[in-house]
Amino acid sequence: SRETITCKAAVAWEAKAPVSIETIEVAPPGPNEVRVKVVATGVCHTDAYTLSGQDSEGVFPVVLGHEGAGVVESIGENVSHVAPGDHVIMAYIPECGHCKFCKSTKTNLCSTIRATQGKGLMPDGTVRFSCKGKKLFHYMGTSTFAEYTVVADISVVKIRDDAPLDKVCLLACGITTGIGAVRKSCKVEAGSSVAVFGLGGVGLSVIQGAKIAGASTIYAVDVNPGKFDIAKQMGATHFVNPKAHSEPIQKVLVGMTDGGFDYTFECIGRTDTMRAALEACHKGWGESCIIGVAGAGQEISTRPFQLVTGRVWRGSAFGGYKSRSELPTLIDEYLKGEVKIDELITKTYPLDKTNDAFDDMHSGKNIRGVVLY
Ligand code: NAD
Ligand code: DAO
Ligand code: ZN
Repeated sequence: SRETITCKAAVAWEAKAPVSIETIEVAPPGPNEVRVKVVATGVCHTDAYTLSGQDSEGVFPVVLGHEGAGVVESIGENVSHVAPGDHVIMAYIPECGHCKFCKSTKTNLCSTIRATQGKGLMPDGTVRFSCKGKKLFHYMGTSTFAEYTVVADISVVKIRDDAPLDKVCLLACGITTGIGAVRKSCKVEAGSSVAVFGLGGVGLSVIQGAKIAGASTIYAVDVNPGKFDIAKQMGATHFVNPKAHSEPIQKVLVGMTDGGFDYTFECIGRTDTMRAALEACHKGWGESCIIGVAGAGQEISTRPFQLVTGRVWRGSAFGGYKSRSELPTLIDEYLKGEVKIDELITKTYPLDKTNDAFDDMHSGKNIRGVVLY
């Protein structure tokens, strides 16, 4: 419709404070925009990172949330690839299809709306949310912590109607990231040895990706041994707690594996474990992929001889998946039982318990919490 919608949202008025459940107004979608009734959204560390005030791009007040799925409520002018009633996932990396990134087969980093998205604005430089007479910023081009959101048309992925939205919302971030890093960014071959540092939603999805790829050994590394059971369920074969060793973890791992791994994945966001992951790679061919997002301004280091002698350092964003053209296949795989999502959902929450979902994530209780609207 062309009406403003009044609905509930979890509003972040300022950094370093809990979100606040408010009644907000959501304006109708402008040209090339889509208004979506959000059905479910995961709660991820990136939301908490922005809420903590450390995110240099963070702006307030804002509607956070970027792991959402829902149903198209209305469309603005010039929108052709979705219609009201379509089921969609909101993607923080859009796919315009014609920028130089979209045209390249080497990357998924569509940059058409990057500048405004990073400032918390719609592509035309304005916002669609307001609350108590104040404008609210958008977040990551998605803002899924609201019953209704407005996003750019290039940020909505049309998905099949029989995909359960309360599950596939998690393909908007962590699960796709982990599986894609294995398949698309590193192209892990059958028979490879793999180590995964950090067993949250991302690391566990690297494990399932590695298993699907036919890796022969999958080492799961975490300082919280409480994660080893689920890591085993996802396909890990060996379990290492760095706290149980006095030597640097890379030295321990290289010793356990006759020289290190074919592939390692950093899924924590710490520069010391990024170094350890690189140095746990096998001489001559080992490749390490940085997935974790380190704090603003931090830098990585290793001895350059590590690279001279054949180790490779790379990174992956959203698993290298091009959102609109490639996510639907992952949904097909989930519905065929080939990709696991349900196992990674620890708990669900109503909208007014969004802060509990943040608390349970911080305490390490949740692999993923999902808020249902
Ligand atoms: P999470 O907090 O759920 O998992 C992190 C795990 O690391 C925890 O199990 C924790 O116990 C473990 N850990 C912490 N310190 C450790 C250490 N020193 N050694 C070993 N293990 C340690 O996080 P998540 O949701 O799985 O996300 C992981 C990272 O990936 C975050 O930095 C997140 O921002 C990032 N991320 C990146 C992308 C991308 O596209 N590149 C997408 C999503 C998330
Ligand atoms: O194109 O410059 C760009 C930014 C792309 C965003 C990549 C984000 C990857 C990590 C996000 C953290 C998880 C939500
Ligand atoms: Zn593009």
